[in-house]
Amino acid sequence: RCCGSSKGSGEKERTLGVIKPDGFSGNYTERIKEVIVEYGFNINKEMVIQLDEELAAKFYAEHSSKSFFSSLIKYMTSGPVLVMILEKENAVAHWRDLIGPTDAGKAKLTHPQSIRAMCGVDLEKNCVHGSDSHQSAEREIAFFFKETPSDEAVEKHDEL
Ligand code: IDP
Repeated sequence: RCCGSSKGSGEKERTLGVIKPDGFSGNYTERIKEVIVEYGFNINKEMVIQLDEELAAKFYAEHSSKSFFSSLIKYMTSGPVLVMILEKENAVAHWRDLIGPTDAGKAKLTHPQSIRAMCGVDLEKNCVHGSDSHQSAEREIAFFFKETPSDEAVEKHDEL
């Protein structure tokens, strides 16, 4: 590894986990949180939020040209979601493993232990979200949560 830093064993990573409207309204939240804790994640911050079309479209901007986009936005705005910052070593990859493949219908066959197999329905209504890389995780966390240290830095700067 580069630079002799302390990277490696014990170093925490963050990812964004979202319990989507079907999971939240289907009362899967407690079960999913049990799994999260069981697998050693720390839930750093959490927030229940009702997305409007604008926020949902921004969050899924990379899919804006896809045929399923409008349906996806309708789904994501159909009820409240629970957004969480999940932290552990290798959090991004571990959370993606735990939620399973995008298509919840297929997940039931190929990854029966996954969260999407447990509470998802199909390729769209798949119950949970997980960031797909370290970079998207940090971007998505910043999208939903104000990061206190930089806020403080800005306020301090303003006071001077
Ligand atoms: P991911 O959530 O597993 O990373 P992405 O390809 O980033 O999958 O897609 C984002 C979300 O869009 C999926 O979780 C799912 O809800 C929805 N989605 C993806 N592909 C399709 C599709 O082909 N039809 C309908 N919905 C889809």
